[in-house]
Amino acid sequence: MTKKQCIAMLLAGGKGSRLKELTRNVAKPAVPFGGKYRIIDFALSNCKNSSIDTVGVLTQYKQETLENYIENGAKWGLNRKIGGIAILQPNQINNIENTYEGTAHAVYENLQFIESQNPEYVLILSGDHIYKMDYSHMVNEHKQSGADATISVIQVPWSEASRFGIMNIDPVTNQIIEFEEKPVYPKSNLASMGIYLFNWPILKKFLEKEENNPFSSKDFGKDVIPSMLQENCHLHAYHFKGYWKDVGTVQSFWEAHMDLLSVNTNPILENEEWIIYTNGISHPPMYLDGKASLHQSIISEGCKVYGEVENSVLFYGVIVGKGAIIKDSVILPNTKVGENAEIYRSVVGSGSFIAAHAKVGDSTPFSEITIIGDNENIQPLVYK
Ligand code: ADQ
Ligand code: ADP
Repeated sequence: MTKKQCIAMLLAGGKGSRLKELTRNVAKPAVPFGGKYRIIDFALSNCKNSSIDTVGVLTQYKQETLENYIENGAKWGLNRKIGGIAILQPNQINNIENTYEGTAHAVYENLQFIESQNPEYVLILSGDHIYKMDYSHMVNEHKQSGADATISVIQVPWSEASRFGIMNIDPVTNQIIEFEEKPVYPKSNLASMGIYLFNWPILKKFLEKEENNPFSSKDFGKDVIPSMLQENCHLHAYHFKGYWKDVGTVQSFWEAHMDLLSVNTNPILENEEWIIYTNGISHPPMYLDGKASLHQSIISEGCKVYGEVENSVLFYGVIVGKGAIIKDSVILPNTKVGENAEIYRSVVGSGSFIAAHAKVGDSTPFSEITIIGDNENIQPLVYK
């Protein structure tokens, strides 16, 4: 059988409970992002743009929302006879509860799929990251280093280091010396991006090892990487230079949208050199009323704005009534905001209705972001 250089396995099955109401109806990777995209568009488009033509999408939670969205992968150029996109669901026969145990187990369950592709390298990706990355650079560096596996890394603010896999590396060779998954007291701020490139025989060996260990949680960050280090495998750190954000929490999802509005941020939505593909329907052009006022905002197709929008992202089909104020907020598709309603520092789910005069969110700087779930109906508070 012909050997494939590299295939990707995209982990898209997490429940996304930290995105709260936003994942009540859809899988986390299917959550809308950036006015017209969905989170998974970034990883799928990166594959297409990096010439990775075989992608296994590992689903679990609300898998039908991903299946309906991805269809045959044509929108991302992945509807190919050889390779293409394969949506992989937990195997009901081997796994009574029909759920994967951990990320490594999810990949283990699809050993047959990987073997059928006969790859040299397997790239493991997450379905909850916003970034543009040419994976072929990582593959080249991996080959040059002669490593067993390469992890893509980036420096994160110290205050956030506890929510990532954190490592220490040899500054000259970039070999990983120490790795701790989500340490309470991080020793460095060099974080794993959860993007791993493995030599396939090594990955297979370690997946089988975790599978045979009854105490393992069968997770890449918690089990596979520490176990490889313990066995003196050569793990290489690939430094990613560019914008990257894990949008798995409400705060980071909101921040990533605010980043889109900042001139200093890497232009993640600039499309010229690295197109982000999506699967969406066409909408009429947006309409701005004569009394509308807009500052530093992204307004998408199909929006009608009669009120005031500042430092916010409006997804397609949002209607903002007369006298309404939207500030520092992210308004997901097809939401209607009534006259004189006010929304501050909030993420408002798709298809919601914010009634006239209702007030959502806390305008105090640094206050917690308010979240309204999909299809909610928010009425003004009635004081008696
Ligand atoms: P987390 O993001 O917390 O940390 P995890 O919860 O394992 O890792 O999720 C990784 C991805 O896998 C997510 O896209 C999730 O939706 C998906 N997923 C989770 N369980 C799954 C399952 N059973 N089947 C299929 N998909 C599943 C990881 C690493 C850290 C690293 C961060 C970077 O463990 O070391 O720093 O990613 O974001
Ligand atoms: P979050 O951490 O916000 O809940 P993730 O997507 O990162 O979101 O998933 C976290 C954990 O939840 C993972 O370890 C995953 O295995 C588990 N999980 C995902 N889907 C389900 C599910 N349907 N049932 C039970 N646990 C799940």
